[in-house]
Amino acid sequence: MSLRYALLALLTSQPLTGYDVFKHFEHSVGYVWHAPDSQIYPELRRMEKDGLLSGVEEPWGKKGKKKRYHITPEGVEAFRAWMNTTLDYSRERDPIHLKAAYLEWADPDAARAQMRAHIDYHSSRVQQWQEMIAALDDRSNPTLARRLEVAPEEDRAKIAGYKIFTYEGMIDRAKAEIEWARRGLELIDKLES
Ligand code: VNL
Repeated sequence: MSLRYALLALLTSQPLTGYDVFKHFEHSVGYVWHAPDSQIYPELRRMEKDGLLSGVEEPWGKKGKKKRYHITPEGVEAFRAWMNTTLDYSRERDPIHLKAAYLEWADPDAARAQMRAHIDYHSSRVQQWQEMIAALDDRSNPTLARRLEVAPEEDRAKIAGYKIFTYEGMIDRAKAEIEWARRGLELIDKLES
């Protein structure tokens, strides 16, 4: 269900063809809501059927056509209603913490390998999010740039500011994961010697 809101969020920036939705998604809202294109295309069609988007056929190439998705007033309304709802939380389901609780069953080297993989994964995410913050800060991210072009001057600072705030939170969380996995490595050394 949340993919729908991620797509509505993206399409508040500009009308996009299916392919452009995928390209923009990857470099914007897809950082906070990952989804493969195999989910995106069918969801766009369902959203059109549900009246949240209208697909406008445009000529493409010599005799081709492509559809550009515009958010409808119903789509804007649905997005706003969701934004004004306090979300319910889902209980934790984290395979790494599940494994961490039972590391006495793992070979010490396998346990270390998992902790190192955790550090590597989160370090590379931190790097990507830092790059995203830079691209939001200097307004070079194409989705944000397009959004700002049509936004009233007085809204621009918050449009960028909330996105930067989001990545700062994700970076803090990832750094805490890295610290935790480092403590895990120390703990494994202590308990398995
Ligand atoms: C947008 C641009 C959103 C860049 C982003 O993440 C982002 C946007 C939520 O303008 O929708 O990284």
